[in-house]
Amino acid sequence: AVRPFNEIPGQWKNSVANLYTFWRMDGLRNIHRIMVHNFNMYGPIYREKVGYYESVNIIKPEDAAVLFKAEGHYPKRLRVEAWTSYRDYRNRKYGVLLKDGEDWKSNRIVLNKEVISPKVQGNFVPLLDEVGHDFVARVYKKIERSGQNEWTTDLSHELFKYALESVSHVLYGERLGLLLDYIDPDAQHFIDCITLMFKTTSPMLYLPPALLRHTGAKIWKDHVDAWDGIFNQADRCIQSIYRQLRKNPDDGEKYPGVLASLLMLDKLSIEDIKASVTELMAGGVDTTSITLLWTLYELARHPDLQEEIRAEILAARIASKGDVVQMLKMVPLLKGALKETLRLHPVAVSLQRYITEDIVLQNYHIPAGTLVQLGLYAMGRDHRIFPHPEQYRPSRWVRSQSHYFRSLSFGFGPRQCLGRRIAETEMQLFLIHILENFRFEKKRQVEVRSTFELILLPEKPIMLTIKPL
Ligand code: HEM
Ligand code: 2DC
Repeated sequence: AVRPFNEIPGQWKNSVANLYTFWRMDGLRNIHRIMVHNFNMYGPIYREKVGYYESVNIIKPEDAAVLFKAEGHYPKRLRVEAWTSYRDYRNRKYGVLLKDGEDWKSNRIVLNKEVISPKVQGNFVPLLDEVGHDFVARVYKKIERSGQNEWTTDLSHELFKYALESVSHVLYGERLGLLLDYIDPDAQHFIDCITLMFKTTSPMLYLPPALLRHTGAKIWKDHVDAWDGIFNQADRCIQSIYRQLRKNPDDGEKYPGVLASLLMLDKLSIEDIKASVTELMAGGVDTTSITLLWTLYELARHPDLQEEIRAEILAARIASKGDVVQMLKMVPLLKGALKETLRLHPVAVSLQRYITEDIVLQNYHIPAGTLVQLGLYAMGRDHRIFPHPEQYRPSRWVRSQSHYFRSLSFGFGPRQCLGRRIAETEMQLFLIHILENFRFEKKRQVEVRSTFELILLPEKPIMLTIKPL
């Protein structure tokens, strides 16, 4: 017989005890490890209440399948109150990230066509390929300047610039010039604001932003400053394209970028376009750059694998005869490496949905309306789901085992990551260019763990040594 909701294990009945455990484990920065701990303690399903939200947590692919079948036509994830509060406070529209219901659906359908349909993929490739080239040139310069024929560095700042340059080229059809010697202070400020925005969001998952706002808390002020910086910079970029387009209407000769395409399509209001383009610009920096950093870290620790992937790339380069779109279809191991990076170092600790109908998970009855979270980080490190989970093995995505509800780093279904195609193409092209030119090494083999700052980040700088081939 199916067991009742109230019998699901977990500390949900005692939120004080739970808060205590949370505090003792320095929960804020450790959510991912607390989730692993909870699955070990309670098994594959548990209920919890932290701060003001309650959820049921699951880890198994079979359960993920049941969850996503019950997500309904307007899939809804956990609402990040800090983000909606800011928009309410400043009277700004929600973009696709924060909208729900019919409003979300109608915007998302228009955006899908311009941002993730296979039709536009080909438009992005030359834009992103160009940025990849420039990054390589910049690294050669840095190596030359070091005077040692190698460069040992924490690449994160360079990667942030690469990611912002890439997403901007796709969104605006124009280069910002972030890979030049002189760095525009506005662009650097934008990058810093995104990091600060994420960092100040996580405490507000547990303390209602409305309360912080009315008590004049520093965290809320910093959060507002961060979003102000993000919106100001995005507004400047958007305005400039908008004005250009009015002066010289597009001649249809070359692909003008996502923003101009949306403006010409004229299916969304300017305010809706601005809101979503700002989210795309802000969502396109830390996510891909950190994933690339983790990938280089793993490849530096696995030199033979690095060589194998390089060989695959060189072969694909020759076989594709200069057709980059074609080339991207010939690098399965490289794509496996990116999936493997996101398995061990996901950007999002969990995926969440409010279910729209009653379901049964692990033989417990779950009523419609419940918030169900799939622990992505915990799932990626569970030996029952991924044999030898501690090993970085891209080939597991190429051959063997079933991938049924195991490849979920970008989420699932109609509410999955809108930036997914941009992110994948950008990351694949980066690795292609960089591995064709350089070898990556790690001087000291130390394990780097993740820390939670809304997205998962390396807890300390990752130092890599880069050498020309
Ligand atoms: C949503 C992951 C890069 C923009 C999401 C979600 C995940 C995710 C897990 C939630 C999906 C769900 O609930 O099913 C990632 C990862 C990235 C990445 C792993 C890179 C490694 C990007 C980039 C952009 C972006 C580059 C922008 C260009 C968005 C937006 C949403 C979203 C706008 C909200 C979509 C909606 O609610 O309809 N992402 N993301 N992401 N992401 Fe990404
Ligand atoms: C954080 O408990 C942990 O892609 C919370 O590009 C649940 C939660 C809800 C929404 C998730 C968030 C987590 C992590 C960051 C995500 C976000 C949805 C979109 C966002 C996964 C798992 C992200 C990084 C977007 C951000 C775009 C924004 C900057 C405009």
